[in-house]
Amino acid sequence: GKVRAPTHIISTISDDRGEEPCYAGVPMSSIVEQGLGVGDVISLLWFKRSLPRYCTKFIEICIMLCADHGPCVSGAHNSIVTARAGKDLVSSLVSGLLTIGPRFGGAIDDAARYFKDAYDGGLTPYEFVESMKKKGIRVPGIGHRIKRGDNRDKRVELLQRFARSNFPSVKYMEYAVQVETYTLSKANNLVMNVDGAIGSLFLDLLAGSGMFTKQEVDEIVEIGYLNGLFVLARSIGLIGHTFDQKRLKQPLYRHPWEDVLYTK
Ligand code: Q5B
Repeated sequence: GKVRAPTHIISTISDDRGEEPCYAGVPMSSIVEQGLGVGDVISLLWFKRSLPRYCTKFIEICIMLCADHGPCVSGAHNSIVTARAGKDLVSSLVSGLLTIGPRFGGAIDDAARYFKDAYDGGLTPYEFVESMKKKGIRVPGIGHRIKRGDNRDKRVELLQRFARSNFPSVKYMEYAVQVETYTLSKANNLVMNVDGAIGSLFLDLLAGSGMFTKQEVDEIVEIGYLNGLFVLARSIGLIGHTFDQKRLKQPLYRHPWEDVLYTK
């Protein structure tokens, strides 16, 4: 019989061998002719399936809302400093991306994991928050440097409004809202942030769309796909900040002495 040399790579998401590239079996021409968007492309390349329009629209809203949040946040600051040091686009971009993590923008997966475990495990918001406190873990998706109970994050409101009118179920989001109500009763800075909104709502998308089995939902949450949304979105802003600094011909950045506490 035929003997096939073992391959070094297995790939299941795209194929470039034919007349045109295919994403999860869907030819590029069909993507363009059907007028599909970046949410559909993400569905095909990340989730290996076409998702309903409300899901792809939600993904696109996440990308748009997280594209930038001004020059002062960790990622933009790093990209700006790097661009001003005369480095190239890719270096400036990755220097900003490397700040994304558990405190900044990269709390979406953990928010989804903890909200899912708590809701599925039947914990009340009080039991959940207090159990996290006992373990010394900050609730991912809760808390913000500048947003407050009386100055909510508009992005969270926009995501919630879209989901309430388009998702079949928003049970995880409503649970996260109850968690926020409890954390806000403890301190005014403990609002639901954009990571918490996306994490809880993506659980609703996965569980309520009928497009994923329970095992697939568990695998997506365990592997951690969702920080990818922030990474992808914020790359748009970080590239913008890099171009901005270069356009403005900004000199090498040096932090002022007056803003450093020199102490022994
Ligand atoms: N406390 C975000 O902290 C921040 C608590 C908490 C229980 C919590 C903090 C946090 C979880 C991670 C998370 C995503 C570090 C944030 C984002 C994108 C962004 C960014 C932008 C954009 C802020 C004061 C007191 C302390 C703390 C307690 C704080 N958070 N307790 N659970 N989650 N959240 N990250 O202001 O008793 O005084 O010791 O880690 O979800 O990154 O725009 O900036 O688009 O770019 O530094 O929106 O909340 O507050 O550290 O001074 O804490 O609150 O234990 O209590 P802060 P701290 P105590 S969205």
